[in-house]
Amino acid sequence: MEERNKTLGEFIIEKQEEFMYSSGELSRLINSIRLAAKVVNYKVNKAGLVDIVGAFGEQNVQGEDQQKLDVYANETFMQTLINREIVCGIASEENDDFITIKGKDGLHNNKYVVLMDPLDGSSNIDVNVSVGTIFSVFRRVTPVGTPVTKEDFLQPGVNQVAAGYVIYGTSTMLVYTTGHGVNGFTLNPAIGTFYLSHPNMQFPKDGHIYSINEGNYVHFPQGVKDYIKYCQTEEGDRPYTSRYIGSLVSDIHRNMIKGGIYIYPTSSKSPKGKLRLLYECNPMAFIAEQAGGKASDGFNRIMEIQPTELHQRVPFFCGSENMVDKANEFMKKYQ
Ligand code: P6P
Repeated sequence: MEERNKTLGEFIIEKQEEFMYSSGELSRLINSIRLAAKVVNYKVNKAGLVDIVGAFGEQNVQGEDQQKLDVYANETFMQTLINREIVCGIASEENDDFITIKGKDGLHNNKYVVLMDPLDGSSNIDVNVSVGTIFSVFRRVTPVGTPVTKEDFLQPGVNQVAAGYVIYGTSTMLVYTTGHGVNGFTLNPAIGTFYLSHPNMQFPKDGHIYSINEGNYVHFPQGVKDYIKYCQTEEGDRPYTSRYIGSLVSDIHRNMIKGGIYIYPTSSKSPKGKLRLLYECNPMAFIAEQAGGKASDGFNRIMEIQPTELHQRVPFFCGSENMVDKANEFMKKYQ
């Protein structure tokens, strides 16, 4: 079958055959993400009608309870994962602590934990800007059969067995990796099927787009200020173009296709940065590296950071390899 006509379902089965050793749980996990993505996509696309059907948190004209979309997305992804008897624990941006999940047999025999940001950038919904779901998957490290512990979630990003994102944009895409490259699937909403539209996605080694909230310029470390000035200097293939949507998934997705770098550094306002290591930076770093890009905290590889808490923040430099290397060069001058 021609690559681009392949559905996500066919792709998962084909790849499953490549990994004969695995028991199909990872495939079932990706399938559950697929289903939840379609359900959330429907709701996100309806969000624009909320003024007509009633503000969130109130009854709408049909008497339905309107939930905040973050909460709705969180519950949808959680429920879909729980129903499929695959995960033994879930951590979410929406929950203070992780959730322990038993199988229907009341035991803790499932092998995977999922960490997710169910609806990143949701403040953009009211202005009709793309938002996304980000997910990261690990095998548990504590004994199967016992309740998960924080140790199962506080693993370095290099241990991820899968990661990806859904971008609810002009079209809805599911982009993910299981450690064998990155593939992008576009939803045909008319029939609710994801088709392989972007096989083997590659981050261009160089790019001409830099994505950073320059409104915080005065608060940035000197290395970031110097890098921004470097991007703006007329020399060789510069100046670069500044593109910042304010939605992590959208900025990274565009930069992966066109080449570019996304930076959310520390600042006096966010001394540890803003983005969360476990369910924003690690999964996006896994995707970036699998596509030939790079992700650092300005000094070290994101995926080698040993996490210490579920919601910890880190500075984030992610994108085209040569651009991340150059930005890190400026940062190291002031280390
Ligand atoms: P700022 C959205 O809130 C988010 O977590 C990312 O999706 C986005 O890149 C960043 O924060 C935007 O933050 O401070 O520039 O508005």
